[in-house]
Amino acid sequence: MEHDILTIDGDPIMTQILIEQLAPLTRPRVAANASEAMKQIARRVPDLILLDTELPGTHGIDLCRALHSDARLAHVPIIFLTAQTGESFEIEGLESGAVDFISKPPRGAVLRARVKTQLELARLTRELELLNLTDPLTGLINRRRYDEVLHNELARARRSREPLSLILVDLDDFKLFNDQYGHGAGDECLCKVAQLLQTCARRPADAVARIGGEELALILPHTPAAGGMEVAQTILTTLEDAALPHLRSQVADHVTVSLGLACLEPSSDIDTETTVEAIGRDLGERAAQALSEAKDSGRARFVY
Ligand code: GH3
Ligand code: MG
Ligand code: MG
Ligand code: MG
Repeated sequence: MEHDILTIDGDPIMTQILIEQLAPLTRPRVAANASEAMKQIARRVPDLILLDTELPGTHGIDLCRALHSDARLAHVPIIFLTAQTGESFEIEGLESGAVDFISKPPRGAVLRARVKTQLELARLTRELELLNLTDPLTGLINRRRYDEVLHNELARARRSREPLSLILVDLDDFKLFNDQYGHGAGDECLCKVAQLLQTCARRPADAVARIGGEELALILPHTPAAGGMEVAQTILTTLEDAALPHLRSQVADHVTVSLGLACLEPSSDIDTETTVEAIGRDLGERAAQALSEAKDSGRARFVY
């Protein structure tokens, strides 16, 4: 895959040198100043930025600080190109968010080697982050990411006074499934159910998570109770249609789930004094209570 590198340098001769030296790696996008750089970044977030420390109109260190605090660029390595030397300058540069310095005039082989190192580090970081947030069995987001997403979405819902629905899902008689078919088949069944749930929550902001052994959850932002109930019903119907065999189920002849739905209705539930943590705790407890009622009243159903 072609690397997307953005150079930010006010000197057209230097820009030309960079283009030539980077040619074996990629053809970079170029910006001559901060505002051109912001336009390029708005078009697409680059994989790496090469930033001149002496830009016209802006000090490179200030621009680096601004870029580094931009959430879109949180994982984009910024390498300084500089003719300046000195300890305090290097410290300031690194503290402003740069990952490395390349001295001017650049030498092609060194430039490419340093760029490649940072691209590789950034790739590994992204990969690790993904692993850290993904459940390896089902590919769903894991408990850690679920907590983050729920927190962020609740904060947003409170800010913009929008509703949010939370659905907790627990497979019915799953211990008996394992007893009947074996743990390996149980794992496969969990994966299938996870896939099916993903087809039931299709809006871009929807999140489906594995929050425990055979406990899954759906976070549905911008969704009032009516929408949450629709998704819950869709899940029940989808599992019924899939008819994954479960001979030992005490509920049906196929795999079923019980669902607990709770909703945040901003008009009534949100008091600006209440913390996001407290709102989340309350919502989670209500959903767990609803799930427990769904289990107690016969399973294979949702309770709101
Ligand atoms: P019910 O929820 O209907 O009350 O009955 P259940 O048998 O599903 O009970 P519960 O939810 O308490 O039990 C969870 C069982 O799910 C225990 C364990 O055998 C099984 N389980 C949990 N995580 C996994 C997993 O990762 N793989 C497999 N194969 N089984 C799992
Ligand atoms: Mg369970
Ligand atoms: Mg269960
Ligand atoms: Mg049980």
